[in-house]
Amino acid sequence: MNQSFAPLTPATETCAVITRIETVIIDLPTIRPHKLSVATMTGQVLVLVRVHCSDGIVGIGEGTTIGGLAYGGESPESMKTNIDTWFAPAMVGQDATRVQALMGRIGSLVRENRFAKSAVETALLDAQGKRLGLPVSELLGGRRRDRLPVAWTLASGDTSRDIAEAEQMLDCRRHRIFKLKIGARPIRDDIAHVAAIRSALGARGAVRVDVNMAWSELEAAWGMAALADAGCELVEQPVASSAALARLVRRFPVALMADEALTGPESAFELAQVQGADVFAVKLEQSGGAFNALRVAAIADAAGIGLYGGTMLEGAVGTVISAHAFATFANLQWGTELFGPLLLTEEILAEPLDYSEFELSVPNGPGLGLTLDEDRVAFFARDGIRKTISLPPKNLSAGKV
Ligand code: MUC
Ligand code: MG
Repeated sequence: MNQSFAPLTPATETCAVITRIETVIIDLPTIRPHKLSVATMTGQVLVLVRVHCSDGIVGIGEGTTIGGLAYGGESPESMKTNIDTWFAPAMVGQDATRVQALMGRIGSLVRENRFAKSAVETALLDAQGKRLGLPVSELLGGRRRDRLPVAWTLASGDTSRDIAEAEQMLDCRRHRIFKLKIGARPIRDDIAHVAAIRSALGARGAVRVDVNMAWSELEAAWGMAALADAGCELVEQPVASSAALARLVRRFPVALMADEALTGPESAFELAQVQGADVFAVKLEQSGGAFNALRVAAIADAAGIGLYGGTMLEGAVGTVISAHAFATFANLQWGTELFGPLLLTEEILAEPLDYSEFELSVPNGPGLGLTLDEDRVAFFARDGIRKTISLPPKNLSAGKV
């Protein structure tokens, strides 16, 4: 019998069995439009997952995407439906203390759905950390650092506004690494935009770009040379294919980072085999959860590829599970971009995260170390109070809806 696919039976000796899975969609506005080559975001949609256990512990997880379905095959709505319909029956009644074994069971029953798996795994890890009185970073192998450098993305779509925003971030000592979203405009305009920001910031801030796969290989060759001249230190995923990344890497004096090409350990291994990038942007959701993200990092380390802690613009819960994982990485040469909660106008934690002195503190409490502000979660829930009180009445007589 293949033990790895054997269904887990509820453990009689433990008193922590999963009793219920709850999911809720939260809609939160962004502080300004966030313009990527694939979408312009004016809000973020979070799926919060609660795993209720028989010992009274509730673990919290989160799933997000970027621009709905603009970035990949999962949407917040598909995550909610799939967790409610397919994950929950496979989880209820199972031992909540065997996180990796349970994720293996889910993996044998559910193909793909990496983002939804990450959300569920986060909730299981939060619950187990709370149960053992340990931060999740300790369950992931042990924390090596308590604070993480955090980059900020300039993506207003306007050069002067981006410069003003960068100045503000430098003044309040929150960020000094800036990632510019490019690829939506003609390439020469993008280069001029990057060069203007680079020269306005001088030595006070680092400038990197993310093209989100918008360029052809020829455009990328031209663009990377021009970006290197403009003083940009890193170019993220200029083209879609891994083969094209491998042809571009180390031809120009600027680091090349893979993002969308990394969809978990297998793609990381394939890219590492051809030394197809200088840096991996490790994202928990894209990897299929924290354990897979650690596997991606191990592959990068073994191949001599640098590491960067990426984001899917998660809210606080998704940001903090990423922080716990990145805190355990042996190498984190390029820092992180765990700024997601700062892009949102609304706080849904009882105690906000500590962003100070260009870094984020990894919470210390058991599990994720977070407490949700339940009133605010209820208010921003898609079918919650906010919707009920903000909808204007239907004007049926005028034929308007
Ligand atoms: C991406 O493609 O890296 C990360 C920062 C940001 O602004 O967008 C994300 C997604
Ligand atoms: Mg990216």
